[in-house]
Amino acid sequence: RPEMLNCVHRLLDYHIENGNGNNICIRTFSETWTYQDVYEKSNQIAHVLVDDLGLKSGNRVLIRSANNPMMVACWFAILKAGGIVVATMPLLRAKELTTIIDCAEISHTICDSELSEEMNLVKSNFLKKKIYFRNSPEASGLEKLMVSKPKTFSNYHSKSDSIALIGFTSGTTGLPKMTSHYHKDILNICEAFPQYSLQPTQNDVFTGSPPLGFTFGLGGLVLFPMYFGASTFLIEKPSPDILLQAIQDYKITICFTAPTAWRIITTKVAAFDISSLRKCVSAGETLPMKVWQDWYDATGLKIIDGIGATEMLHIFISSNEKNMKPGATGVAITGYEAKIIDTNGNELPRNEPGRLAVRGITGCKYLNREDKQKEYVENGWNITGDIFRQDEDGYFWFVARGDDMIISAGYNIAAIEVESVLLTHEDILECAVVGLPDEERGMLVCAHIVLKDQTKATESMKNHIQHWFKQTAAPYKYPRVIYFTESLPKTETGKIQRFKLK
Ligand code: 3SK
Repeated sequence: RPEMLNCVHRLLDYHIENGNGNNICIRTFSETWTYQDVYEKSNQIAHVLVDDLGLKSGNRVLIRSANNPMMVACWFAILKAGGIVVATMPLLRAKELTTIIDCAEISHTICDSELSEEMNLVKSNFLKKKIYFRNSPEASGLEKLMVSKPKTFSNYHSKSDSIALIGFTSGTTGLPKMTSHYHKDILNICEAFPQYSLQPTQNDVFTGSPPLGFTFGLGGLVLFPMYFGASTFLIEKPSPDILLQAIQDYKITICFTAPTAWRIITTKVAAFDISSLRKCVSAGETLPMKVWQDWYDATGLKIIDGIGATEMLHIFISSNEKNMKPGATGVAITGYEAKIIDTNGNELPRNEPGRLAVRGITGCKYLNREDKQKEYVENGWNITGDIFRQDEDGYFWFVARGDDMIISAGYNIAAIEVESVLLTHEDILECAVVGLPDEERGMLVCAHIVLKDQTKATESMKNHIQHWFKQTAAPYKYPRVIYFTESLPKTETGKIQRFKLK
């Protein structure tokens, strides 16, 4: 890569320079934006950021939005203006947003008005400017400021190894960790998974369910389609029915979603014409063999499984038409190497389960967490925390999560984070949270709770805690299963023995 590189040039401006501005870039159920539209809007937003909101290069900007075209334009505008993007999951609550803002020292936020309620509750000394888009009643709403701005913008001259985005991962400790990725990393992933597994062309139409705040969604629904000059269909509130409707009505060719959704979609697919679909991608949690087989039997299409990590930016083990073993996650894709190691870092013989280690064109770069960086990267190899085995043909098979992450319906939920929210409830004395295997969601968040007053351990108390949790933290993290207990199993030193609860 050249020393100076702003990834927006290759992903967006390049298509204008090559005369493809009139090609469709983003569609939704109500809007169509060409590449020219995305280019002009992101240029105008970049002007607003610099001229009206005083953005300086290196400032960190939070985006809070559902998947929609304005979110994409804001994402590009921040990078055009030399800022760093911190895109968040739309369901986050004020407390979680405040933690992110303080931790990343965020100076500016751009928020979809429809998600303003929680944003308005955020109090942080770092935050200097907030701006809203879509039906903002204020005269300072983003669209109103954009109107008078030029439709061209001279992109900030970033270095290829300047930070472009920061992703948050709570990992095992519950303390948020900031993973950073450079401008060059963003282009690197566009030349890895899609090239290996999808071979996209300009004629492809991508869609899927993951939020753009999750790098799985960002890659699959924005970076990959735009790198190849294709188009993307964004869905604000995805469900299996809506995905199927979109595939049928908008002739989708490539779809990204989680195993839970593939399972449900399989049961409904007969009622839809999905003949346009050619590639189906699953990640976020391991794809059960039965889901793969049922989908294949129903459609003749082979789901491409993959494993990635926020630390690695996107998928690094996956498959393609020629290299696929149903049930296996796949092989290390072009640009990556992977191996299975023991606790001392020695490579294990084939078929022995051990720690998955990977290295390649992207890698973990935690900010301000040297301790965690040393744990994640051992001798240049990224240790993802997953237990896999590699078979005699080189395919990697998922065995278990090596940490206490609960993966439920594609969401990564740190048990310790759920515990720390529960412990703020006035009636809760102690608690321990574990993942419970579940047919539909992969895992369920299950809380074992000791109440201060045992006589309150009733069904209505369970309902009350669940309702309260959804008001306090992102609803997808709430404990779907609650057991009241008089005490928790502990070691002599007082550590909760979660394995006994599991
Ligand atoms: O497998 C995952 O969980 C993942 C995480 C980040 C980016 C991409 C993927 C697939």
